[in-house]
Parts: sequence; structure tokens; C-alpha cells
Amino acid sequence: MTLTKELGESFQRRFGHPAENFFFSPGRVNLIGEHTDYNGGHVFPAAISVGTYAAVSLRDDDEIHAFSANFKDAGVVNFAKDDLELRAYDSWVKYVRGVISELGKLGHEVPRGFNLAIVGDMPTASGLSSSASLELLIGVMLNDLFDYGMDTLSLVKLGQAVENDYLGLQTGIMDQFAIAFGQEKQAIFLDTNSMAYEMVPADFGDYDLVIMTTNKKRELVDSKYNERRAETQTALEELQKVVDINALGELTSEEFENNVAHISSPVNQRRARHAVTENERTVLAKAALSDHDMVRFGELLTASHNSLRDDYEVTGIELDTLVDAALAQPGVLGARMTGAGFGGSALALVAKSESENFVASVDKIYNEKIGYQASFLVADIVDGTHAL
Ligand code: GAF
Repeated sequence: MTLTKELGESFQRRFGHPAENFFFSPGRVNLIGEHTDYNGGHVFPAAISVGTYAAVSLRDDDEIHAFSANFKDAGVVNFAKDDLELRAYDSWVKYVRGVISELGKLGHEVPRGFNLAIVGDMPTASGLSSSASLELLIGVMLNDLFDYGMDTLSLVKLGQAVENDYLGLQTGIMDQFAIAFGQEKQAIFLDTNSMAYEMVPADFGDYDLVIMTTNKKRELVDSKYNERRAETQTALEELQKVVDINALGELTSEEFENNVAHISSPVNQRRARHAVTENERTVLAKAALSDHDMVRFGELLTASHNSLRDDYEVTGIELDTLVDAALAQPGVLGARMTGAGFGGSALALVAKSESENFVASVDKIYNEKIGYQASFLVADIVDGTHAL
């Protein structure tokens, strides 16, 4: 049975009538360009087939009744449509409140209540952006149901505002952008400085893009993320005293090395070096993928991981184990962590003929070293958030 059918049945059981509308919102994988989106650099993500689904029907009152098949124990959560305060115990419902709250700031009212059931098929804490997936799912759904007439970029910014303003996480725009603008079999090459973007065929030739999820419990990711953001911001402010730039992404690595001594902390020097070199690698990787030069593309993926491990320090033993194990397998051209890091997922470019053996071997090495299993999936690149 498909997940949409299952969701429809679950909706009917919970609410006693069929759902009127269905929506799907993908997750995202970032090919390369990590921690560059809040440093005015390039990113190169794509929307993937695992994500979140919603089934919805309008109510005649002002209540929202919400159920998630992934949080069955919470049952149906009921709240008034203007009860939008963030609560510590809220789990996934905070994204519904957050989207409605941010819509309100834009002058978009939710005129009546609704019954909502959702389900997601991403591995938990996978770092494949279940939160941005959910923000876009709810945003696109309400835009559709209540005819706000918001365009895709406004919906992207709405999702980011939920993170930045409602939840207090200083995330960049990459995840929401990839999830909303995604197109089947295309990666999105986005310049976060100018917001210009280009679709690039995500054609890996004889290779699969394998996503490897650590299954590490999510902890401290948000505070460490905000800390990294502050470190690169401090480095930028010191550099701005001597070079005329708005963002680290405007520097070549040569210009950076000529001026690095103006960054007072050695740690912040490394953080900024990552932002600058990662931006360059992303531009080169886009050219390599466009030229079908998989060997070069793979080398850049691995170089990105090394920089995230050594200069940005956002990998950790779980991600490093997956990447090292992946690189030791036959037919692997490159591997790197993807997303914010500190757990979550990594990706590897693996010869299709070796994919099965690859999963078995990496799974074994990871389990032996870390003590629990990783999960694996071959990325399928799909369209952005839409009605079904
Ligand atoms: C998280 C953030 F949400 C993105 O904006 C981005 O900064 C990413 O980490 C790191 O590249 O997914």
C-alpha cells in the first residue's frame, strides 16, 4: 500500500470522514556547499523522494486537529487556530503553529480550522531536513487551501522565518529553497549571495548517490550550528576592516590567505577558511558534474568532507566512520557528510555494479565500530513540495 493511501485511511480512522486534499514535501540532500549558505556562498542541493505527506480537510469551526503517524503516542493534538505560542512540549505541532504565526505577520489569516494528518518516511534525525520539509508542506498546503497567492520564493522565506524567528535557529536558506524549487532529476546550483540559481542535471552516469544515515541521536546540533554561524560572522567582521566584502563567499582562497592574519582567533581562521574553500569547491563541482567528470566530482566531495572535519569541525566519529568506510570500498569516487553535521547523514558516489556489496560492507564496519546500525538509501531526485 502506498504511503498516501495509508495516510488517507489513517485520516479516515482518526477523523471519521475522508481527507479532501493531499500534499507531498520532499527532504533534501546537499551534494556539496556545506555551511556556505549563511556565508554568501554557493550550495548544490536536490529534493529527494523521502519526505512528508499531509492529508487535510477544512472544519466549520476555529480548531486545528492534528495527527502524525510518526508520533502516534501523542494522538490527535487539538488547538485553536490563534493559539500560536511556542511550547517546549510541542514536538512536530510547533511547525504548524510556527507557519501560521509567520503567515499572520505577512497579513495572511487562516480563516477557519482544519483536520490534518501527516506521515514522513525519512529516517529520524537523518539530517535530510525533515523540519524544512514540514514547513513547506504546511506553507504550500495553506497557500493552496486559502488562496494567499504566495509565490515559491515567498514560501521558501516563510519556512526560513519559522526557523529564524519562531524557533530561534539561525539557519540559512538552502533547505527550504531545495525543497520548494526541487525538480525531478535536477540539482539546484544556488548563489546565496545574489539568489541566482541554475538547474543542473543530476546525472551521475554509472554511479549511484548513496545516502548513509548515522542514526545518531540528535543532540546539541542547534546550539553548535548557531555557534559556527557566530564564528564565521566574527571572522567576516574582522576581515571587513581590511577588505571590501559583504560575505566570505566573495573571497577567493588566495585573497583569503593574504588577509587571514587579520582574523584574531586561530579557530575562527579555520572556520572562515572552510567557508571560502567550500564555496570554491562547489563552483568546481558544479562544472565537473555538468562535464560528466565523475572522478573530479568525487574528489571534490571528499575534499569537502575533510574540510568539514578539520577546519569546520562538524563531523564526529559517526560521520567520519561512514565516510572512511565508504572510501575504502571498490568503485567509490568520493564521500562526504551532508547537511548541518554532528550526526545526520553522509553521501557516497558508488559504482552501480558495486552498490549492493557497498551497503553490506559499510553497514558491517559502522556497526562494529559504533555499536548500532546505519541506514542506507539510493537518492532519487524529485519535484519540490506540491499537491497530490
Ligand atoms: C542546515 C541548515 F538548515 C542549512 O541552512 C545549511 O546551513 C546546512 O545546515 C549546512 O550547509 O541544514
